Amino acid sequence: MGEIVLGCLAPHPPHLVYADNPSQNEPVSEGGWETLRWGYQRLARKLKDIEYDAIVIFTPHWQTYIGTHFLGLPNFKSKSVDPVFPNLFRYNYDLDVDVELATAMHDAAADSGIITKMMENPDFRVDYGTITSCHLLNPDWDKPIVTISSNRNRHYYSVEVMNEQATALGKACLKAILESDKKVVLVASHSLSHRHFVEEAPLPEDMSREHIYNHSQYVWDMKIVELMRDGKMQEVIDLMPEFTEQTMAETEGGGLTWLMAAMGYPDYSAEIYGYQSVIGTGNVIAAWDPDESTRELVL
Ligand code: 2X7
Ligand code: FE2
Repeated sequence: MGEIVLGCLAPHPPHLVYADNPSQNEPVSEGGWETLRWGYQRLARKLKDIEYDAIVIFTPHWQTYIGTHFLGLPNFKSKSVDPVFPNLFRYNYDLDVDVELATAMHDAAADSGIITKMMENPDFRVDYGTITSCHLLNPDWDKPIVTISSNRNRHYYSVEVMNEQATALGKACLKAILESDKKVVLVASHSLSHRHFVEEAPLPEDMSREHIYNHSQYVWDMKIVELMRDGKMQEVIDLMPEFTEQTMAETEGGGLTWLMAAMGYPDYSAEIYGYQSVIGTGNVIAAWDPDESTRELVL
């Protein structure tokens, strides 16, 4: 029987990859955003000590308007460019997909009434949300991934509808995992509050220019982090419509709702690895470890 061995909230500002200067990314930086990057390094070290078969990632930057899509070929290789920050992120990727697990999730979601599709176009370009979170969690890229798209039902309908749809998807993915024999790491790739500055500093990594967009965004983010620490994830999901609307949060894509539904709304403390703003947005790195013997108080 398969299992979820860790759940992560892993924000994907491309700035973090830019700041790290990996060989795959073309632009070169002088660093920046260390609070988040060092937090990611700590979580990546934890992941190295966990036995798992695949990373399943839900990304808001693969936006689909009809149904939910899953990467469906064993390998994708190309250059991923952030359309808003091409100056920061032009990343040459070569990644492997666990097609068996992706298909099982696709089928379980379809059986539960969700419109689904496997992405089998070999020229499809993988989005920067997937690449950034996966790179920072596992820079060796030595595990296959499954990427799940974000259906934009928030835009067609409301945050409430998004919450219901993402919950159904999370439950379907859990069923597929349990019926597999795989140990899986689930990743919701997104920021929390998401108002951002519309002008970039002349030197993007100039940390004297970085701060949260406004105080109310910060207060909301801290409320969510506090509930995570207190193990009140059902309350976070219940607050989702208000939080998402008031802070323009990137939770709108459904990632955290999906993750929590799959993990059964943990009532234990999340591990917090860092909180920092990136071009004004609020970003927390958090993990939920179902194994009490390895669960840690990180920060
Ligand atoms: O996609 C993003 C993001 N979520 C946050 C900050 C900056 C850029 O891109
Ligand atoms: Fe984003």
